[in-house]
Amino acid sequence: MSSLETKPLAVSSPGDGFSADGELPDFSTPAYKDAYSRINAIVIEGEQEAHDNYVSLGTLLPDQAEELARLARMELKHMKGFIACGNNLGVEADMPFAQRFFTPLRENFQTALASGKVVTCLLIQALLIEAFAISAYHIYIPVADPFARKITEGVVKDEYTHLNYGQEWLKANFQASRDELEQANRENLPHVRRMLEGVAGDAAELGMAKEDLIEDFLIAYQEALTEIGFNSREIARMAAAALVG
Ligand code: PL3
Ligand code: FE2
Ligand code: FE2
Repeated sequence: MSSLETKPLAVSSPGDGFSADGELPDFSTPAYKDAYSRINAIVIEGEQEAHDNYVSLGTLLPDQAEELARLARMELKHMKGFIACGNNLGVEADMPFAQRFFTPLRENFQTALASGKVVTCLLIQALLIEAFAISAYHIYIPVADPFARKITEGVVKDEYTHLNYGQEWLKANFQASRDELEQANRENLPHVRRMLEGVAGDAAELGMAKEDLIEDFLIAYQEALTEIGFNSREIARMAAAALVG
C-alpha cells in the first residue's frame, strides 16, 4: 500500500494561475473553473458508476451482497462529497463529458457482468478504477482547496478498502482467476492509459502532474497484483499491455 505522503509542490511564476508563494492554484480563475467542470464531473460520474458496479457485483456473488452493498453506499457518500466540492467553487460539472469518459470501461464491465465474469468485473472496478481514483486523489490533495482537501482525504481511505476487497477475493481464487485476469488486463489497461491521457491537460490546470498520476497508479495497481499472487515478470508483462494496447 503506498503511503499518503505529500508531494513537493510545483514552483510557480507570476501569472501562471498559481499563488505567488507557489503553494496552491488560484481556484477562482476561469481556466481553473473550466478544467474543474470536467474533472469534478469525472469524479462524480466515477463514484456513481462505482456504486452501480458494486451493486451489480452483488448479483454475481450473492453471499457477498451485503458487504458489496456497504461498499456501494460508501461510493454514494463520495459522490455527494464531490458534488459539494463543485458547488463550493461555483462550478457546474460537465456530466455528459464524464459519461463519455467512462464509456469503454462501463461497456466492458457490462459485457462481463452479462456473462457472469466476476473476475473481469472485479479487475475493472476494484483494481483498475480504484487504483486510478487512489492515484488521482493522492495527487489532488496537496493542491486542492481546503474544503475539497478535507473531503478527498476521507474518500481516499475508503478507496483502499475497495481495492483491498477485490485484491483479497482474487487472492483467494488466484489459480482459477489468473488467465481471466491477464485477459481482462489486456483489454482494459489500455483504456486506463487513454483515460489518464484524456484527463492530463485538465489535471495540470489543477496543479497535478501527469507523471505523478501515472506513477501513483502503477504503484497501487502493481502492489495489488503482487498481493494477489503474480510475480514481477508477470506484472511487468501486464503493465506492458498499456504500451502496446
Ligand atoms: C471509485 O471509488 C471512484 C472512481 C473515480 C475515478 C476518478 C478519476 C479521477 C480523474 C482525475 C481527478 C482528480 C481529482 C479531483 C477531485 C475533484
Ligand atoms: Fe469512491
Ligand atoms: Fe471506491
